[in-house]
Amino acid sequence: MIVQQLNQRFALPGVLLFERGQGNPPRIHVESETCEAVLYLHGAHLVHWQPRGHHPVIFTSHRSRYAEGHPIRGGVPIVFPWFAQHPSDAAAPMHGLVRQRPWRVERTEARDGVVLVTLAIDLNAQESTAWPFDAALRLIVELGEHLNLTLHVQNRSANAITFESALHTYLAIGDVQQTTVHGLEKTRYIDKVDQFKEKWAGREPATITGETDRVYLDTTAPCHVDDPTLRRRITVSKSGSCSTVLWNPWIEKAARMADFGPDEWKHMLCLETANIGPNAVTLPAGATHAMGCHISVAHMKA
Ligand code: TA6
Repeated sequence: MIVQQLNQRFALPGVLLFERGQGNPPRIHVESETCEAVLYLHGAHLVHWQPRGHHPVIFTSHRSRYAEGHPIRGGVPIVFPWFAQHPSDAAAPMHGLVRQRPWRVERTEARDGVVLVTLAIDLNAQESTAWPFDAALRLIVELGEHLNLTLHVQNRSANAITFESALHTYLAIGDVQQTTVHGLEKTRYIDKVDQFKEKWAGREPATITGETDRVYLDTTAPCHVDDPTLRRRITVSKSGSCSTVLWNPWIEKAARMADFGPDEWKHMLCLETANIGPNAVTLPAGATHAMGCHISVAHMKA
């Protein structure tokens, strides 16, 4: 559906408008009394959310691509039905089948200072040998002084399906070297930069002192990201998620990423709401699973 048709059906005058984004794919632009935001239909990819009175909370690389066949670098990639590499098909795209495809708009609504957008995509068994099942996905994005993202997965296959998923959130950070992450203490994690060894997180909050790529297992607690450079605390709460990913590429890996600026690693931290590996979801035929994350930001005292 082209931008003009999208605006005729779904625009909310003065609040939500469809426009041509970078590289030309259609995107939603929200300007309300509580926030501003940008959401691409390509991958149902939120790339910007800035509550009024705050610095942007979502990081997106200045070098990101916005074209078919390429994932957007930053924002909140939607990862489904596998996380990172496909377990057996090296040709299958990283992070699954839906972050590089166009989603359709199902609904837009504004009420009580919150703009709600529902995007949808269907997966059909015959479309992919990597994951030959029928499923319907809905992403509900609620944009206001807080941010809610909820991924609903409905199993439309005749049998149970098993999947991994993630809301792969890139948070905008003043200086990741000064950042502290509370909420993952005393949990188990897989350390992907140390031969995928399973480790035990200590009593201290997590800090970032090098390339960091950890899948924390059986974690459901809210996490607080303290960013003294921007003098703020970002809180990420979640539901329907048992894994939490903490990722920063640091200097060398960032330098190898064509869609990532050389110094951008300092200004981002991925804190991802997920179900991965032993926390993968098995969903009976016809059932629906919901995974949500709720992001809020508060000024820190100097
Ligand atoms: O979530 C962390 C991670 O799995 C890292 O290993 C890194 O690959 C990151 O995702 C980004 O993946 P992408 O495919 O977007 O480059």
